[in-house]
Amino acid sequence: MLVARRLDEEAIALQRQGVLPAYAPAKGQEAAQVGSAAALDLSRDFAFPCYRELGVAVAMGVDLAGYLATHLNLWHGGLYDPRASRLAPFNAVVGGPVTHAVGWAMGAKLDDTGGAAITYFGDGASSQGDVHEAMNFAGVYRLPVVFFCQNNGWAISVPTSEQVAGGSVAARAAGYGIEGVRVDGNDVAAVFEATRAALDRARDGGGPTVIEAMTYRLGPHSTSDDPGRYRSLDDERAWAERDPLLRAARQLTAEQVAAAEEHAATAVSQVRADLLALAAPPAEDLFSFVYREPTTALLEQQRAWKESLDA
Ligand SMILES: Cc1ncc(C[n+]2csc(CCOP(=O)(O)OP(=O)(O)O)c2C)c(N)n1
Ligand SMILES: [Mg+2]
Repeated sequence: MLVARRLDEEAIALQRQGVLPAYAPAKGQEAAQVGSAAALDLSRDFAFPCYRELGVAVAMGVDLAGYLATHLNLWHGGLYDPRASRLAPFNAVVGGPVTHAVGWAMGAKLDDTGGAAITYFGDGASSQGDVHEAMNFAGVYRLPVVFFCQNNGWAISVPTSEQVAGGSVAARAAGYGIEGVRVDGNDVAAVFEATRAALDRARDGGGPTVIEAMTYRLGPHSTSDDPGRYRSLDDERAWAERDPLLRAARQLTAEQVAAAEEHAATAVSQVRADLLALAAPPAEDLFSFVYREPTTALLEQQRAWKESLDA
């Protein structure tokens, strides 16, 4: 969690220094992200993130410079191996990874792999049609998938109260015939236990679960957002007191916290050095892997791009 927090701070600094074009801070959501990802069995499960899941990448042991390469705009989905890492590329389409996870879970069920998918999405994403279709499909086929909603209070400037009728994302699960649980998303042990139970149930044929982790986005939506325009400092301060890192630290000795800080500082400076050393892949790659057989329109774009370069 501390590596995630310190690297998150570093990413914001890199954005301010003009290295990263943009970044979506995860500050405050480390317990939800690390606790849930730590419950995965990386030999058979697979995770489908959105754009704010740095803590998931950290907990899954993904190459972090490669992961942050997405923010560097070097490559569509980072410069790490999603298949080997069991973490799908960063997805900025709100609700997008949810359908992908359900498709993967259908495949896992048909192939009887014994693995489960977990997908991350926000309170705002829970209003997307795609998410409801995905949940219904997963409920009907009893697929091995965990729908992990981080309810961080906000969808950019829209509060959850204006987004979720009835006040709960977890309650919606009942309509799809699947389990729905709410968990204190700032309590890393509680998140871990709830996710482990849901993953076990999914792998044992018990079907999907919606987990709604109640948390708070302590920072801005992104490095180009100013939350002071739509929420109060009092609200932010109240949640800062419930910072998941402070809570986790209370379970540890001062020496353990100091050792964790030291480990995080070393990890972060290594990631920073690795990130700055990354070379851009050949620009031609922009057109590769889009389709198995390039379409006429894509070939035309490629031709126009080459022509403009030559000019
Ligand atoms: C399909 C789609 N619609 C709109 C957007 C613009 N957008 C980016 S993030 C966001 C809010 C999402 O809020 P939430 O799901 O709660 O996730 P959070 O950002 O709080 O982690 C919106 C509307 C988008 N990226 N994709
Ligand atoms: Mg949100």
